[in-house]
This record gives sequence, C-alpha cells and structure tokens, in this order.
Amino acid sequence: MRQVKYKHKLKYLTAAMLGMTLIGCSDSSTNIQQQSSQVQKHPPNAADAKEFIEQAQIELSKLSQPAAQAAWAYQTYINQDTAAVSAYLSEKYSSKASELAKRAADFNNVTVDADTRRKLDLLCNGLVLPAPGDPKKSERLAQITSELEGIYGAGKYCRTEQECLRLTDMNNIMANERDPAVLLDIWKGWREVSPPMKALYEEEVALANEGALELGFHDISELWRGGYDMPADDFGVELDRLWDQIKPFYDALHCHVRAQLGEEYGTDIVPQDQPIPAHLLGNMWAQSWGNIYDIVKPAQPLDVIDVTAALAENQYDEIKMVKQAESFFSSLGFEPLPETFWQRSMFTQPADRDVVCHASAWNIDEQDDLRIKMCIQLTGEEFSVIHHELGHNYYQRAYKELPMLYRGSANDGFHEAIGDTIALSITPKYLKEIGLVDSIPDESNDIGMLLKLALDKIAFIPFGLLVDQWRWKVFSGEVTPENYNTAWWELREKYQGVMAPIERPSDAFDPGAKYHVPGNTPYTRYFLAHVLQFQFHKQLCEIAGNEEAIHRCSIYGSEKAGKALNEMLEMGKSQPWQKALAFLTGSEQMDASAVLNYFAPLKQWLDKQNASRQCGW
Ligand code: X8Z
Ligand code: ZN
Repeated sequence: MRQVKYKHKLKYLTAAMLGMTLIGCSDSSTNIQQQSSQVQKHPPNAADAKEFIEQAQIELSKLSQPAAQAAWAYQTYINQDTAAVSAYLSEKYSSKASELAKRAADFNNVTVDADTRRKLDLLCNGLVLPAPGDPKKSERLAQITSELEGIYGAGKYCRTEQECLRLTDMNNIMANERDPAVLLDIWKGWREVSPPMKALYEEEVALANEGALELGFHDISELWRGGYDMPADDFGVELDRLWDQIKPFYDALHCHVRAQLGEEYGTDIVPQDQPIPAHLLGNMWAQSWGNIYDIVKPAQPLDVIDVTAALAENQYDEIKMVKQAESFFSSLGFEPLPETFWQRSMFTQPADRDVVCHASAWNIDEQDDLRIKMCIQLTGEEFSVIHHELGHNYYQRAYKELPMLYRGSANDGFHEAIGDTIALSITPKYLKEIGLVDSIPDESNDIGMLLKLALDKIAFIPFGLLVDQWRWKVFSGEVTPENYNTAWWELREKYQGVMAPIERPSDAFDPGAKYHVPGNTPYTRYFLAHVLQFQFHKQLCEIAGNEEAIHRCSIYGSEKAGKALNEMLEMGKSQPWQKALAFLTGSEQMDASAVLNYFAPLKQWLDKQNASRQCGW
C-alpha cells in the first residue's frame, strides 16, 4: 500500500509490508476467477498480465492516499467520526487489494517475465488482514480494526476517581519507579484496557482468515510467514537458527539481571530459579530493560553517559531532538526533510484529545508528504526512537520513484533496522562532536556502555520473536480463544524467562495490552531488525573507514557510508531481500554473529559474574 505509514490498518497492503513470495495466489480463488474470466476474451497471456499490473497499481494508488489521510486524522484525533471515516476508506482500499490479489491468480500458469511475476506475487502476498469477498464481512473487519486501534489509543488507568493515567505517564512510572507495589499496580492497571478487545480480536481473526482462505492461503499465518522470499515453513526454521545463535548470550544476561533484581527486591519477590516477574524490568512489556541499568550495573564506578541528563542540560526540547536526528542523516548525504514534515508531524501529545501515541512514520502520498507521529518524551530512549522513525521516512523517500508495488523495504525487518542502525552510531564520540557531552569516557568504561545497550537490544530479541509465535498459533487455530492468555504467558516464559507477577484473571487478554496486537502490526520484523542492524552497522563502519572497536564506531559524517546505505534503500523491494542484503554487506544470509561480536567483551564479563550462579528458569 502505499504507504501509509508503517504500521496499521492500511498497511493491509502497504508497500512496506508487501513481501515477495515464491508462490502465486492459489487457484482456489475460483469465484473470482470466474468473475474475471467473464470479461476475458481469450486465455490470459503475458501482455494481459503486464496490463493488469499497471491497472492494479493505478487503482490501489488512487485509494491509498485518502485512506492514509483518514488514518492519520483518526490516530491524531480519536473520535467516532474519524473512526468511521477511517474504517470506511480503509475498507475501500483493502477490499480492492483483496480483489486484485484474487485476480492475480488468473496469471498463475501464464509465462511472464521475472519483473511481472514478482509484482503478481507481491500483489497476492502483500495483505496483512485480507478482506473477505462478502462486503458485509469486509466492512465489519474494517470497523473492528479501527475500533481496536481506538481502544488502545484512548486507553487509561484510573488509580482513583480523580486520577486517570495515560500510557505515556505509566511508561514513565515503569521506567523510573522502584517500589514494587507501585510497579505492580501500574502493570495491572494498564492491562485493564485489553479485556474488552478480546471478543473483537477473535472476530477479526475469523474474518481475516476467511479472506486468506479466499486467496488460497490456509490462514493468515501462512500469509504473514510467506512474505520473505522463501517458503513460509522455511522462514520459521530460519528464525530458529537465528534465535539459537543468540540464546546463550540472552541466558547470560537474564542470569545476571535476575540475580541483581534479587538483591534489589529480595528473593521472595524475585525467586532465583524462576522466570523474572514482568513488572520489574523497567518497561511496561518487559521488552527492553535499559531503564534498570542502575540496578544491574557493575559494582565498580564507571563513567557511562546518561543521554537523558545530557539532553536536559543542553535544553533540548522535542523539536530540537528531531532536528538533531535529521542532521545525522544530513551528515550522511541525505537531503533535509521537507518543510511539510515539520508542519504536519505530531511531535507531542495533545492535552485535549485522545491520540495513538505509539510512534510511527508515514508517507501519506508516497512522494514527499513524510511525517512522524510521536508523543516524544525528553529521554535518551526516545532520542533513539526518533532516529528509528526517521529511518522509515528516509527509506520511504528513497524508494518513492519505484513502481508502486516495489515501494517498500527488502523485507519488513529492513524497514525497522535502518533508523536503529543510525542510532547505533550515537556513541560518546558523536555526542561530544555535537556538544551534548564534554568528554569521551575511556575504554575502561566500555563494559558499562555495552551492558546498558544490551539491556535494550539483547533483552528485546526473544520478545521480538514471541509476539508472532503467539499470533501465528492464534491464526492457525492451534491456540483457541479460551487459551489466548495462557498461551501468551507460556511463550513469555519459554522465550524470555519472564512471568506474570500475579495470577491473571480469567478475562485477561494481555497480548492486547501491546500496541501491535490491536494495531495488527506484524512483529517478527523487529526480531529481524535486531539482527540486521548489527550487520548493517558493521558494514557501514567498514565503509566509513572505522578503526576503533565496533561499539565505539560512529558513521556520523561519512557520505561514503550514506551513499552505500541509500543505494540499498533505493532498491525498495524490487529484488528478493537476500539480494539487497548482499548488495550492502556481501552476504545473502541474516547472521547474528554481528550482534554477538559487537557485545563480545560483555559476554565475557557476564560469564564471570554468573560463574557461581544457578542460571536458567
Ligand atoms: O513499534 C516500534 C516502533 C515503531 S515501528 C516505535 N518498535 C517496537 C515496539 O515499540 O514494540 C520499535 C522496537 C519494537
Ligand atoms: Zn518502526
């Protein structure tokens, strides 16, 4: 889809999400084949296929911009009317996308050139929640999708009748509070938002599964896993391979963190042979743990830069943070962001209305109408998120000249990895260069810096994997609604070694308390991004001529590195992702050894700390 932003309903066929697949839509879409063959005067040939693709791109382009505008209006001003208009236009878009995907199957047995075949495949495989052919069902699906987004966006927890907290407030408490009772209250409170989502979610899955079946897929899980230029089942094996590479490192980090939390809170609250209670890790979803660095840091005093403090000392406000991030991209040779970006983006949370605060990047017209939508907090963590979002915008701009079906990232992990790759270059040297700090801590302090980053990056990886492991089971019917919540916590324990701090009530729907579930944004992309960004960083540092340790490398100011990066971005999804990866890095394989090498000194340190500890859960 055009673009649209990077995540959300329209994303149904956002180019960003179109994954190339090696299979065509299956022939089981017979009703539509009949429809289209009625207008066909001869058996379809290669010229028909080309013409079909041209027309499909035009039709989708026409529908995507109004749908994106309505989605923007809704997410930045949640009310009944914006919900209705957004659902209406989103449905127009997604029913057209489903119809075209079905018609693409007419060309399954036609010999066409490779470019046309790729576009046909992208058309077939590019939907996130495919609309069923029955208009009533398709409308209902669009309504539910919109409603779920609204419930999440408007969600609040009222501690007392007078005091209602928004998610941004609660996130700040989860990051900074150290009283376990308060943390537990907030953790529980936010999860009261999601039980009303459960029945809607169930209905949504059933409807989208119907849409997937009409396209010839077994269910939406097959569709989601099929977007990676390899058979859907092979993709799961690929994920296992990457996770197996990382797991020993994660286990070591988990072991150290649990031990330190045991010291901080007592082993009654943090039993040393069990998963870690989810409310103590500095984050609402226990997905990244950098906020508890002070609890787990090395005993010896280390000089580790506190970016939050540095931003405050230098009077950075939200706009200055975004300008600073833009200037990093400019230093690599990227054109500045357009004036409209500054006029139309949402940088702060409005006081007078509900909005979807979860950060996102948009290209409303697939050309230059780039925007971000964030409720920026003045923290180092958010400074990184701004780079993350701008990475999406620069990617969107780089592929805007390609045919519509190629406007998107090589695979969805690439889109998520670009801004993060740049943020890996926010090193002490860079911070000194831009005047945020006065001096660069020497190498004897590096363990602290590596630990702080690992708490965000390595801790995230199993979470990045499990969200879709849960969804794929839900989509395939392996997990049924009675078991939604139990299955969620089984995966949290299995992959993360994190457990619910209290018994969950029978109506709980804890997956719904994470944006991407009601927001229907596939999540494996973030797992992939956490691998890819280290591969990209390593390569770009080499191109930039870096001679320091990889964790001290900043590509700031290297136009050579910027050019290499931009050339890959400009490929969009015109080629299988393996080609795009090889184009930049020389290798066609995603490979976690770049992450492991980056953090290698930390692994040694962790192993020493853990030497006499009983690890595991
Ligand atoms: O959703 C995001 C971005 C927008 S694409 C802010 N992320 C995931 C999350 O917040 O759960 C970035 C990392 C993981
Ligand atoms: Zn993102």
